[in-house]
Amino acid sequence: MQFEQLCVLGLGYIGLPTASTFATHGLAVIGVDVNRRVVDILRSGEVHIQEPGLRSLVQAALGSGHLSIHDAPREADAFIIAVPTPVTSDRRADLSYVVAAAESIVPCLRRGNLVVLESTCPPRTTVDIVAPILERSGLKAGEGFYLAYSPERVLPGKILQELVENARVIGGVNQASAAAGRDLYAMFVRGEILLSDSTTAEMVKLMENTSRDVNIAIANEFSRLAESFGVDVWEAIDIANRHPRINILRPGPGVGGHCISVDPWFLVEAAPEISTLIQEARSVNDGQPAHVVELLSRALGSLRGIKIAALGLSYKPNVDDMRESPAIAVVQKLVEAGAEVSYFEPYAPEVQIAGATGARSIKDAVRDAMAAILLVNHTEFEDIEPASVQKLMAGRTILDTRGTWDRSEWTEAGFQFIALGVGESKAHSNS
Ligand code: SAJ
Repeated sequence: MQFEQLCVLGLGYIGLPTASTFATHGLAVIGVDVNRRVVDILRSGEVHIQEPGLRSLVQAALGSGHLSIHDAPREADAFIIAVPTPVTSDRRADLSYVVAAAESIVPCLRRGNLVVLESTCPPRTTVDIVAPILERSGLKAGEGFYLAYSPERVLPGKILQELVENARVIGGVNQASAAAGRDLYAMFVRGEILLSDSTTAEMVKLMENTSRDVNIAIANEFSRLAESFGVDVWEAIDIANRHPRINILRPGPGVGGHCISVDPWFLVEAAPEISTLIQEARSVNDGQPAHVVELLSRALGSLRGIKIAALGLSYKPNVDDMRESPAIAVVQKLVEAGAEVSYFEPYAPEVQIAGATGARSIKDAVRDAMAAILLVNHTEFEDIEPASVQKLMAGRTILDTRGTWDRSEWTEAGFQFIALGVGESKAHSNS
């Protein structure tokens, strides 16, 4: 199948790089977002998302005349839906954006068009929800128009590279739909393109992120076990991972981001009685922020009125994304415990947390603090010199939740060094 015009609905973390990449590969791309602010920012040549290389890619796409930005879809050969699927407070997938996007395509849909859903969705969404909406056009899915599900699987921070290089699964509602999807993505994807049915492709995406969540949960559980046995979990993981078939992930203050902490719920929602392991893993990971606060209270006693410096708020290193961030959950719990928290997030200096104070630098955050806690291992936090903060802090307690800092450097500078995943006796024997 040949494509000349593509309409991409949703210009967020996935839609914008995807639309821009297609445009720089010669397709005429109609980029659509219902958020007026996003449309205005993009039309002015700026981007609303921080991602390495994205700004220049978007500018190249706009400059080439192949990408235009709109607030509603227009006729095209193919449509890609890349809108968010948030999780509701009762942990169900909120498909309202997907539904609205599919409904907005109906008046534009013509015989022979292709529609691809990229948003992460519960199994069977393409066939049970999206197909019936699009069929209101009078055309039948798989016959009058092609319909496929193809999940994005790119890693924030490496989106542009992974978009092109990762293997891509395209699940059609029938074989012809999968083949049409392959023809579209083959325009820029250099990784393997695997064809399947739409429900399998939906399940693949959910399995990937759920499997990572469960693997992080076991790492977090190991870290709690190590603390109670007087073991250094980081050392133990390092040794275990020398085994040819073992790859234990890293413990930490919890799992954040819009994907790994959310997607497992889409499987649980679909079949709660047969997803108990997945639910247990979620609860282990969601319990980490409280555990981090507990580690600090064990060292300091009551946190009421104690000044604590929190370093990092984003959900993982070197990104500005705060969604579902466990670091924020830790700060909120410290505030609830009565602590005076001063936080510093270099990637989003403006971010506000009720009851806590935003600092403009590491020095500003640690000034007069009794304790400092490393929540995100941003590159610029890795090389903090203990001596440089020692002069500014009022107390001498450090909590490393990421296995980043060197215990001996901190203890030599006179600090009490607590590390998530390191039991008491091991901490003393190493100091
Ligand atoms: N984390 C740990 N320990 C680890 C690895 C991660 O605690 O060993 C935490 C991170 O700190 C972070 C969270 O998990 O809070 C998620 O980070 P991540 O880097 O594992 O993943 P994401 O959410 O940035 O991106 C994931 C990726 N999925 C997989 O690796 C299976 C990406 O490929 C997906 O495209 C993305 O979700 C998505 O959009 O679904």
